[in-house]
Amino acid sequence: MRALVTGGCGFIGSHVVRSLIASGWAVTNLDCLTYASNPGNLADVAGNPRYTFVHGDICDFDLARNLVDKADVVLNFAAETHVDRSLLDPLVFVRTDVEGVVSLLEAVRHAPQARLVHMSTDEVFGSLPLGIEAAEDAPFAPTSPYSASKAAAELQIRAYAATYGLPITVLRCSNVYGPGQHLEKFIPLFTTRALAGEELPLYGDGRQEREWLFVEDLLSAVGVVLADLPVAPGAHAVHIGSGERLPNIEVAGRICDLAGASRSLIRPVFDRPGHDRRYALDCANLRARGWAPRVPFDEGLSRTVRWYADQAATWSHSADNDFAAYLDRQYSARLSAVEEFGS
Ligand code: NAD
Ligand code: TDX
Repeated sequence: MRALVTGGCGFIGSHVVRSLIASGWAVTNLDCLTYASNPGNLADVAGNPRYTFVHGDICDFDLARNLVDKADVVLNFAAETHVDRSLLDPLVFVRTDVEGVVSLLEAVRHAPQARLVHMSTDEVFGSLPLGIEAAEDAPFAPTSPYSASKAAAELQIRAYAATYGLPITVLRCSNVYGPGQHLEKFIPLFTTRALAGEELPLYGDGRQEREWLFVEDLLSAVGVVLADLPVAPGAHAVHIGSGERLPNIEVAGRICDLAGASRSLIRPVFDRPGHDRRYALDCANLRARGWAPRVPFDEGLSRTVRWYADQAATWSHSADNDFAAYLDRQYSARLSAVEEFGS
């Protein structure tokens, strides 16, 4: 089987590429190598005869069409993914996360053999009250430019599925973590800063809840989905979450403990505007297909912190000028403010 994986040099995409290659697939990875990519993530498969890398943009329709024509399955992981950056620079999110998806939809429309599997997020539902889990048919209520773009892409997918009779799979995933995630995200940022003895900028009161899924459990879910792709026209949503929902302040504390750092490094700072309090996915349908997460959060977090500790030579924050500038823009004022934001 031939897969076109987009965004394969990013965090999740690189794990998916490696896993597909290991399962015997031929994989073409289309990635335009934004700041979030790390081609080094795939150093171990780069020489594999079943692996091809194409440096290009999913918004380039001619390129997308050419590659989709040669694929049995198209897995779209290419995206702008960081909520904080979507608050600073929303336009690029609309371009990649909406226009890029329409470009792939157009390509798939002209390639009847190719099945599209698109990666979406639990964030399309916005913040959920305690006790509520979002089922696959729950209404969208996105609150950030990132989540609004992901929801908009899903609406385009629904429209294409209905208009052109395409069977499309939409994966909606909770927060994924594990080795190889960009340092800007919560767990890598707090881990690397804790290892370096730096303050950990916890937004607001730190009581926001996220549902943490270890990346290996996402891979097994993708395997279940690929083994039984739908044939009926429609947008078929699949929820993938661990059920392990924790407040950020608790996760920050556990990271400190695993990194051998003092919890006093945790520093409540000015909140993320529009910050969603709680996400929770109802994953009963995927579980009914035989899938279950296998890596408990404590084990996954411990493995992740160890991985970043082992990689310390490669992630010096100040060595990457663009990332240093981003950290300065995002955190300097927050960390130098004298007010107490936690309570
Ligand atoms: P990431 O930011 O680590 O990687 C994104 C990759 O896409 C990068 O390699 C980047 O170069 C590439 N890319 C960006 N724009 C592109 C374009 N226009 N054309 C081609 N390539 C492009 O992302 P991730 O965390 O691995 O997330 C992958 C997908 O999963 C995204 O759709 C994201 O919305 C979704 N998702 C992520 C999480 C999570 O916790 N990481 C949770 C739910 C859903
Ligand atoms: O410095 C920080 N301080 C902090 O308190 C950062 C970076 C984050 N946080 C909080 C915000 C969130 O409540 O930690 C939580 C997790 O933050 P992120 O890692 O930025 O993830 P989130 O906003 O939940 O979005 C992630 O999960 C869903 C991914 O980035 C998305 O791509 C995915 O769709």
